[in-house]
Amino acid sequence: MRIDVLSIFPSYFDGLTLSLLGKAQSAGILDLRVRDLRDWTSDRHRTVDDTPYGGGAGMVMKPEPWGLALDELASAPSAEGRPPTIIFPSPAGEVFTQATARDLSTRDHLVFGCGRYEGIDERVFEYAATLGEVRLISLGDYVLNGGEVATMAMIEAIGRLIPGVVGNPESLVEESHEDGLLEYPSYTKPSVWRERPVPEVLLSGNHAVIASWRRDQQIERTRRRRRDLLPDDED
Ligand code: 6GU
Repeated sequence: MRIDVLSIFPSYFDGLTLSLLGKAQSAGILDLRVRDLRDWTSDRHRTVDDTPYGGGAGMVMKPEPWGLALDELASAPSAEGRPPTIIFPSPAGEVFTQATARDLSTRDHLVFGCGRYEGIDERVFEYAATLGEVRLISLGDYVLNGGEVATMAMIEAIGRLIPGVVGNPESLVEESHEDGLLEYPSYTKPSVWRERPVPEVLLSGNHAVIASWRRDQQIERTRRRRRDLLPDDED
């Protein structure tokens, strides 16, 4: 998969070369390119923002650098002939979930456009829609200063679902949210730590009983912490 990121703070993304996603890039599974939006400005101050038409607080990102950057990064179909998916992180977008991550992990080419200030000139979204599928996506109901941190979270969630990125695919199956429930509790040695024993059932060696106990734990935790995830008939 190819991922392009457009940002005025490209160094935010240095962390994505670490660990799992760094390995995926060295292995050629993930082609991640982070670009400075200011590279598509032509004035001496490399200006990316301006005052809003109609007045109001704050600044708006100018359309011209975005248009040129998208022309360069998002106008060609992938090797498989599919148009790119262009994602603008926005607190006004659809909420990102594991289902969104699964969907986006099947694409050939993602382009993330990180906005700052009060937002991006609305015509950029319309123009981007002529090049590919445009998605406005939010991490949740709170406000960040820009799209960078949200983009990093999304790239990590999407990247680890690309085949070959996580070494043991089995470990993807038993995680929180993969089956719509929170994960069961985990324990390792020692069997007693600071007077706290590991639940007896896990030492029994009875795999069917252990699987059933873990399922009960998942349902009970989800009921206590995230009742909203349970279907009506289970709460
Ligand atoms: Cl995607 N962007 C910003 N600026 N704030 C957010 C967000 C995104 N998701 C939650 N808050």
